[in-house]
Amino acid sequence: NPMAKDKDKNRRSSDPASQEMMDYSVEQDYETAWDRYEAQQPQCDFGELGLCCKNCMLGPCRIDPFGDGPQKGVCGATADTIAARNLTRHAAVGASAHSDHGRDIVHTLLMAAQGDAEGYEIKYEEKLEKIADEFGIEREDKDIDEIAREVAEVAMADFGRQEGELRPAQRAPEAVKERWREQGVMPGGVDKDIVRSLHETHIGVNSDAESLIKTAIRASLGDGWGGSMYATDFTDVLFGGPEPIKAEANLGVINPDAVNVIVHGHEPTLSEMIVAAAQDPDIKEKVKEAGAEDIQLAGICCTANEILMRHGIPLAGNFLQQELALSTGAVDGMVVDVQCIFPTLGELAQCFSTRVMSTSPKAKFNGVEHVEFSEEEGLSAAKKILENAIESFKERNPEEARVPEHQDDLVAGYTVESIFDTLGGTYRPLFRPLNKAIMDGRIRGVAGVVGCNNVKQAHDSGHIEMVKELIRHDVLVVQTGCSAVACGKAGLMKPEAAMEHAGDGLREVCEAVGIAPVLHVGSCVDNSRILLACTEMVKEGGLGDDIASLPVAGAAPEWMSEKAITIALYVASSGIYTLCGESFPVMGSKKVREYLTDGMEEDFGGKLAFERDPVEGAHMMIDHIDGKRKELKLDDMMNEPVERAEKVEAAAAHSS
Ligand code: NFS
Repeated sequence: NPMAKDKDKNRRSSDPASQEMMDYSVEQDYETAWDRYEAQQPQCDFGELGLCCKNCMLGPCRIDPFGDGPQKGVCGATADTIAARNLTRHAAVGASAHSDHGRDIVHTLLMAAQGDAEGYEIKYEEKLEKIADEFGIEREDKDIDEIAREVAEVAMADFGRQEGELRPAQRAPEAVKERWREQGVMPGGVDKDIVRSLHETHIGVNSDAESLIKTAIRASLGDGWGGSMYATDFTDVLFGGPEPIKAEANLGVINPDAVNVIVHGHEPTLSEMIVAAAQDPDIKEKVKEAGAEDIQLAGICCTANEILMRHGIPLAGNFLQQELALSTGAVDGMVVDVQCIFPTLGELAQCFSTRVMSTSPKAKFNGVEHVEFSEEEGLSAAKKILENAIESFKERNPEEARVPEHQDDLVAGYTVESIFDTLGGTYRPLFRPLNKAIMDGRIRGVAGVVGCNNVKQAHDSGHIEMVKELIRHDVLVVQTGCSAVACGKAGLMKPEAAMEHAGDGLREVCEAVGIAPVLHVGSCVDNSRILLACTEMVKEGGLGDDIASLPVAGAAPEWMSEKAITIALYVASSGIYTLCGESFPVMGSKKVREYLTDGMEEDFGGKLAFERDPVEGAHMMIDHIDGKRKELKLDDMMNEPVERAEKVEAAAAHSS
């Protein structure tokens, strides 16, 4: 069917490496997500609008968005109830994904402290001690393992907490916490708030849209300020706090002469052990015996970001490149764990000698070999995986391998701890240089641009165009997830990018400090780093006493996953204007739509906005940032922003 194979690669992706592999995939008849997307047309409008309900078997029901057909489900639920219930379920699933990952990290810390986790140790003692102090855990006369055990136990209890408030949420500025308490959304137990969300969406429980949304917000806050924050904190404790580090990104990092192993998924407990096992002399020896130059590790999705941040392991690509990476025929092993993994990988891998290996008891895939990974025997499992990859290298047909050359350099490894060491802040408080640059108008504000790829947009273009527009207007950008991978591949995360793309003020700051205008702060759970960076900016002073008063904004230009819904909800309810490139599936309910994009601001200081055009979206964020600057009386401090933007525009026009 020629219709099923849309060869308009520009419409599918803006990334040259992906375009090349897309052509090749079409030529070879390899199926990709883009083909499946086209085969799905037209997609269901009721689903997209959030107007179908299959929560009980009185249904499935759907509400007619035009008002001619039924306006109530069999139980009587209206469009508002149905859309809000659906949203709440999505948020609960997103929160559970991040938080179950967070729980595993806490568990690994506990096992490492007890000496039960092969290959794991505590690498960042200072951070652990800081958390112990924060949790009120006595440290005197205790060795580091004992402290780790107690900290892990306290954290574990936060997941199952039945009463009281979630511990890490206490880090938020007072004004924010007060608002959460007032609105009844201060998170408690991570698990409890998720279960509560699910309960409320059962037939005949909560039918009030606004109160359902608040339940969704509470579970989401328990992710951002709980599950995800624990994941970030203890990943740092176990594997080390990232420091700025150089690396490369895109499919060109696959080395035709090496044993190529791609880690894909999310949990650093696995990918870290793969990195460690690749250093093992036994493995090195086997690589040599197989006739390979070396072993080349690379990553896809967030686990890639984890090992990039800590070891400079290159990024093979983001979410929509997982099939394209396999299509090179030069990947010997692809090891996956959980989240964002296409169920088709096993099928596609059959075209090559590639071995795809699943590792998590939570995620098995058709046609994929399972090498169960456990923290007890982490290193052994990782070695087994690499040995399998070495075996398939021997079977690889070099003539059939097709690796695109595209790759670019980037710097990653920015965290709340490392970020302003770099900004010359050897003195405390660390965030003074940033706040100062914002106050004197060299930096207009800060934007977090994060999230997935979505086949509904040209892959990567939403991220790249939005980020370019932001930095051109002197907005410093911090990034996580697949969005970070997109901009890393596009060369926006190297210091030279400031010269080429940033407005004068931002460029001046970047050049003075030697940073790029776009900073990679990690995986999606590391969005918690952005929450804490905002908290530090508030603490530093001069920009108001509330996250909602900061000249900052968030965006997920190409989002697609339920995790992204959760993130958007916790970011907005922490007081940050949050722009989503795709709508939430709630647009069929006026009440839900209006609350999220308007009413929410009064209750939480932040709100959502939906706009697919990335440049338009960037300007909505810039307008918001300018509004906040005005409230802070910083608007006259901007060094003639309009004129400067025009100058840059003229320069850009001149150079093209
Ligand atoms: Ni985030 Fe990371 Fe990527 Fe989206 Fe998936 S990998 S956890 S969900 S697709 S950014």
